[in-house]
Amino acid sequence: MKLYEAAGDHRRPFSNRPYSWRIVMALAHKGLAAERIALPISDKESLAFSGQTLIPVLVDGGTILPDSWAIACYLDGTYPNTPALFDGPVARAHARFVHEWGDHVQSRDLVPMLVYDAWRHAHPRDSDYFRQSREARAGCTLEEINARRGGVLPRFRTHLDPLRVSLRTHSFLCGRAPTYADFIVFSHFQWARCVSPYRLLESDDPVYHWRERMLDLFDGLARNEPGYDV
Ligand SMILES: N[C@@H](CCC(=O)N[C@@H](CS)C(=O)NCC(=O)O)C(=O)O
Repeated sequence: MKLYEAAGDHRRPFSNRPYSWRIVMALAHKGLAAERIALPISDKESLAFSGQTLIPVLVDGGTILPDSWAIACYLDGTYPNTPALFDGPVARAHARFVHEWGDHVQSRDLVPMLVYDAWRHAHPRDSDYFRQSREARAGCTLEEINARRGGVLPRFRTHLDPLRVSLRTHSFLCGRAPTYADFIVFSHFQWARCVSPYRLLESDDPVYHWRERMLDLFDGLARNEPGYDV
């Protein structure tokens, strides 16, 4: 298998975007190996084979799959004798909710806090594209977005309350052991860790301790990516 991901700068080969990182964790969970291929996100020509423009893309023999959710479902369907990402259709539906929560709540707070730092860690070829596309989306400069991040942090932490309360009774979102819903939520934190020294969590927060447990999984797979340990 091959997994196409976004490239980072000279300090890190991959930018560890959330949608890619959850698939890296999913593959490790299932014990499946994939060659990780880093592409600048502005290099749309190299992704043309997939018929769309976004990472991640998984290639498994003749199957070409963009979209992290489709990839996760494909992996469970195609490799049923490996540890499951979804323990049945109910768990899959719940994980889909978590996927949407990640996009609509977690990511909405994280992007304004991290986008400037992410630009500083962009692949050199992506620098202009990243700035222009994100500034056009926000309607202001990356520096202006960054200057307001202190105002976003309290809201981000409050929005983590459902996670915080769940983690008081379970070690992982999925119970005693992590599965795909954990990988989804963690993938946003892993992107943050890889691009930004901004401290998102205090060390007395149950979410902080869960993040530590996630960093330790699979022999420290996530912790071994270059990042900021804050
Ligand atoms: N729904 C897609 C979203 C994928 C996505 O938005 N990827 C972003 C990076 S995390 C991307 O490729 N951006 C390229 C660009 O901005 O041109 C998924 O779950 O995989």
